Amino acid sequence: RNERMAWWREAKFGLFIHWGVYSVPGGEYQGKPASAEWIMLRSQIPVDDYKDYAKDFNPVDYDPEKWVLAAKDAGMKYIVITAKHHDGFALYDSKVTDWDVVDASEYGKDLLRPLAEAARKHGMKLGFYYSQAQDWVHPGGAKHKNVQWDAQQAGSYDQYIEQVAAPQVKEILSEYGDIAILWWDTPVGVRASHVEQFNLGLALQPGIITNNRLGGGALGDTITPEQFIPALGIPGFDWETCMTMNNSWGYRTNDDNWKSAEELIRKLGDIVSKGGNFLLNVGPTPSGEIPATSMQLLSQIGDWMTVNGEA
Ligand code: FUL
Repeated sequence: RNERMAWWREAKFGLFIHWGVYSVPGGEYQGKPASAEWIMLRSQIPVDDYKDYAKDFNPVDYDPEKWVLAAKDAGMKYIVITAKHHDGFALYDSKVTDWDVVDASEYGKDLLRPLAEAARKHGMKLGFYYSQAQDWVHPGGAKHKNVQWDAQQAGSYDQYIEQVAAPQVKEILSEYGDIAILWWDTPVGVRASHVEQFNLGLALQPGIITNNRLGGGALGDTITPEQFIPALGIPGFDWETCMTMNNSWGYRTNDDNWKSAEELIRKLGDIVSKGGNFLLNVGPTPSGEIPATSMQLLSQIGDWMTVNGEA
């Protein structure tokens, strides 16, 4: 384990990327402010209406090399991107569903492959976030507090795990070369029998590092404080604070509550001095760009790193 964790402990700083169909509504539903990546559930958007957004998901300005270099210049050593978030939409060509960027969007091309290539080219480690339990589109996928708002969502959770989630984990861990991290999230309903199925996928990447959000008794390698820094760190454990630059994980046009570069740098110093890692998030636009403010913050952090000899 120590050997597996060595690079991660050295790395200290990573880029989190929340990207998907929710970037299209961008935090607005029926003319009113709404959630970012949780918009489908919070606004109870019917499945077919939500699927319509995918038709406008057309990231023609996507330039993953630019993202990798922005992360690298900021002193980051790894990237974790949402291969699939709670809306069930896969950013790659999944063979087990049509609810993915290749089959359901105007764009029609795999988004993970060029990112994996750019990351490899620049020595950046790549990890995938994967929402294993919550899935608001595929029948049987879990929902927060079990609220179902569309009859199409009904189905067997066991079948969803067996036919969608576990196979997709195998896909993302076999099709994109070395994957450094599997970042699980919201373990609603996950039991030991499901963990066994996910473990078959994880076995495809012997060096992989996992977080503590798989559920079903699986511990994972890292503890994941969300949007806060534990006052005393978490002695004896590997931990990683994940945090947004404004108040949203996904792209949201009406969220201008940006932290300053000074604030982010202070947080990084605080985290690192307490033995943790910092996973700092950006939410790209539907056209495929990291928002200008986020790019600027990354570059300001990079300037500080240069002066302080870290990058
Ligand atoms: C949470 C998720 O529900 C959020 O949407 C986000 O992905 C965050 C990092 O984890 O639990």
